[in-house]
Amino acid sequence: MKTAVCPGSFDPVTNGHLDIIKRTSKMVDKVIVAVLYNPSKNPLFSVEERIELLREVTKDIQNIEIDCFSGLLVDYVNQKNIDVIVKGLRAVSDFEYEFQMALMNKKLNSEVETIFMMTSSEYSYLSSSIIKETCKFKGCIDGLVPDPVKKALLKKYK
Ligand code: COD
Repeated sequence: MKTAVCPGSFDPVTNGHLDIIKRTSKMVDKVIVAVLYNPSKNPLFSVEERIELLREVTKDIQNIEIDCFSGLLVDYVNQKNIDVIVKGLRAVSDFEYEFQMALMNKKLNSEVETIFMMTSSEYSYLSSSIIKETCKFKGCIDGLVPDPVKKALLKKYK
């Protein structure tokens, strides 16, 4: 049984994230979406809110678990017997950061593999930050995030 993890901040989940999660779920037996709990950051959504939104928007995926972790990703990977870390790549700027992180994770745990999935072209410019900024200034985010996320964002920026 192969288990993959899609780790991230998901503050909040966008259609770009969802695309990577759905495609991963088709390649492995089980996919765990793991939300980083990082008390030093100041997220818009609490970990509980992010988990709830992820649960809602992935409810049609059968082989999925939504969870959270703190500390090192490789420790979480060991603890949950995860075979592979799946990351999304949007641009060259992502590559540099993700390459560094994949090598560090490999150094910390030589068993773990990271695979990179190319973004779908329609979501290549999407990030949680760009969505939050657009929504904050009343820009249109239709088609860029799932409906429950749009609702939650509009409530935050009311
Ligand atoms: N299309 C495709 N992929 C996308 C898109 C999109 N539009 N948007 C985001 N993604 C991908 C990102 O590239 C990333 O792979 C993933 O989705 C999550 O993205 P974010 O922005 O929600 O989350 P990040 O990048 O802030 O998450 C970083 C981690 C939490 C994975 C990382 O910081 C981590 O593992 N932290 C734990 C500490 C650790 O172990 N550090 C490494 C060793 S020092």
